[in-house]
Amino acid sequence: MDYVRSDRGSSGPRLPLALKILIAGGFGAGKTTLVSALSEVRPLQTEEVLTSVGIGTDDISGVEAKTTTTVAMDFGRITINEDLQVYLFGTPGQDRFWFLWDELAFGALGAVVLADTRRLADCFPSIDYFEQRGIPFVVGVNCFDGSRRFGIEAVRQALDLDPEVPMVLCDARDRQSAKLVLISLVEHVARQRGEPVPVA
Ligand SMILES: Nc1nc2c(ncn2[C@@H]2O[C@H](COP(=O)(O)OP(=O)(O)OP(=O)(O)O)[C@@H](O)[C@H]2O)c(=O)[nH]1
Ligand SMILES: [Mg+2]
Repeated sequence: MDYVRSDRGSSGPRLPLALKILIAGGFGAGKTTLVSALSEVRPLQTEEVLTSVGIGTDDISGVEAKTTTTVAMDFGRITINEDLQVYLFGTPGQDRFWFLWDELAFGALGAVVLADTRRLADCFPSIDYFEQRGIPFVVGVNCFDGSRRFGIEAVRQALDLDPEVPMVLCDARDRQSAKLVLISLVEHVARQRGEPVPVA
């Protein structure tokens, strides 16, 4: 597995290994919400207010209640045990921040692509990005209240996903639900690498 940092060989204080996972997806799909639900520390957020200046650039149809947007990244942390931490990086959702993606994706173990069925096409660029770079990913279908529920197979077809890419229904606000999405990613990465699938 790729680790952000390891100093197991050094004689200094033992630092935990850190896995980096990206939380991606379209504008307003719930990335910041998911990082906040999972992080054990107060998440670093880079939210800015959506104003009328963005009309014509920011398409908020379907997410009219949204008042802020991520302009750089979200960051959160989960400690698995004293030797292992997971760093979560939420991507910005809007096209004008694409220039940040390569930096954010560097060294990532894999990614969660959050999909909002009200605006499914918004997650296509994220899926293309990870497919083109061979970065393993899973799709989390964020079940917003009031959004029409589609069968998981219908969403899979619409996304034209490879059959082995896991898809999980989730509620980005719920820690337990969000954890299951991360677990499916770790299992998927292990399967792809032919490593033993960790027991959840
Ligand atoms: N009902 C419901 N609301 C949600 C859910 N996930 C997120 N929200 C709300 O949807 C809004 C958008 O969520 P964000 O987490 O900011 O979305 P984002 O993907 O980070 O958005 P950008 O960074 O602007 O692309 C917020 O008001 C959340 O409270 C969900 O699962 N259910
Ligand atoms: Mg955000």
